[in-house]
Amino acid sequence: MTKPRPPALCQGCGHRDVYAALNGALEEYESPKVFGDIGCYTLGFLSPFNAIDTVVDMGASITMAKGASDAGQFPAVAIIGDSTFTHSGMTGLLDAINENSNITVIISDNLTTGMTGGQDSQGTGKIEDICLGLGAQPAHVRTIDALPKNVDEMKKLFKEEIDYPGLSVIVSRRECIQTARRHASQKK
Ligand SMILES: Cc1ncc(C[n+]2csc(CCOP(=O)(O)OP(=O)(O)O)c2C)c(N)n1
Ligand code: SF4
Repeated sequence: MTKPRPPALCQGCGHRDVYAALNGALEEYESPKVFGDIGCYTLGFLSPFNAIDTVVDMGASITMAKGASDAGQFPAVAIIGDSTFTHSGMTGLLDAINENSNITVIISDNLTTGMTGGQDSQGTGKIEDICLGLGAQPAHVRTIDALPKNVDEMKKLFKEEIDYPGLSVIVSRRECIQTARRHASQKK
């Protein structure tokens, strides 16, 4: 019989690199809080990352980060996937943009809806434009490829935007490896 083990992000998943960088970036702050959301990246709550403080429901990462920031929490970081962002993250982001809340929103964009089997994601190719359209400042909508070789650069980017006293969005992007495999085999 195989030994039961807790669920984990796939090896090679870009969410892993995001959490490695985020944990590194947050080391220097006394009491950081990371507000999570619903998707494969929720597994960042578990070992080895232990990177998330809250998980409630779809879209709650941004609204909770905003509320915590309003109450004095710093740093307040929201982590959300591309599909959940377009399901119910956009409304919270608009509120945070309108008030220039001091939060950092990471959209971990794997170009699919990984957790439910790899359906198309409504925001693919539009995430940054959506954020800009909602009114985010162009200088604080940043994009990076979520690759192991970029972990140090991601860490630097996270720190820069956490230290910016206002609303920032970081889009970390890499296709889900399960979806990428399926796409590759469909091409054959
Ligand atoms: C209200 C509601 N609708 C649908 C779901 C099913 N669901 C679970 S995770 C998820 C989206 C995950 O996609 P994304 O945020 O892009 O993260 P990924 O799994 O791709 O990392 C959905 C629709 C849900 N949990 N709650
Ligand atoms: S299915 Fe995709 S998004 Fe989910 S853990 Fe695996 S590689 Fe990551």
